Amino acid sequence: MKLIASLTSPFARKVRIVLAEKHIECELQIDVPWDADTHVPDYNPLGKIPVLLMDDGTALYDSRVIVEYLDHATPVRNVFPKESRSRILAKRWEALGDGICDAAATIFLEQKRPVPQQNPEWIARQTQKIHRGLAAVATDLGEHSWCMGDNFTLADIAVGCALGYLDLRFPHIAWRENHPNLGRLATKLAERASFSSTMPPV
Ligand SMILES: N[C@@H](CCC(=O)N[C@@H](CS)C(=O)NCC(=O)O)C(=O)O
Repeated sequence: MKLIASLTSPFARKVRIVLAEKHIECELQIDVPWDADTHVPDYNPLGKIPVLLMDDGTALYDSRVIVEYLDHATPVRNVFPKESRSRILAKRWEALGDGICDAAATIFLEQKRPVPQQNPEWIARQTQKIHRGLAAVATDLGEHSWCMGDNFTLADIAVGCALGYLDLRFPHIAWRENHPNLGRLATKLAERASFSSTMPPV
């Protein structure tokens, strides 16, 4: 298997963390979809990473499909809860984490445009999604050890990747100060080898 990814993509990081947690060997092929010489569209018509190339040549995308596939691929350290309602709730946490990343990536791209071409209302709308998303995550986490209670799951991986991406792109967003319980979660996640070994390069 081969994972096509960049080192800064939070969606690709989510997959890399699941691979590490489940001790699944997978070659990493770095490809930045914004580069002129990217091959990503050869594997994913949407031109987005991550893409998982399976041994039979099938290309899997997007990250949510890939992590579900990987969780089924081996029974080692499952990151999805077994029970169906809990599974759906884990996927809801994932949607929230990924949604924060979508909004953050949208702002990052908008702010790369020349200032006169940027749309402040659009940036403000995306910024609200980030702040509302963080508030929802913090409320639901409360004083629990992990997002879904006592067990580390995909929910923690998705939320951890979103927090890491905010640190990378928008270090001025003071989510640790505004939501101390998210800071505690991030500190605990950083102690895991899967998280420390996939930290995005600054
Ligand atoms: N929902 C997708 C999002 C993937 C995504 O947006 N990836 C970004 C990199 S962080 C990308 O490849 N963007 C290239 C583009 O939009 O053309 C997933 O979960 O895999």
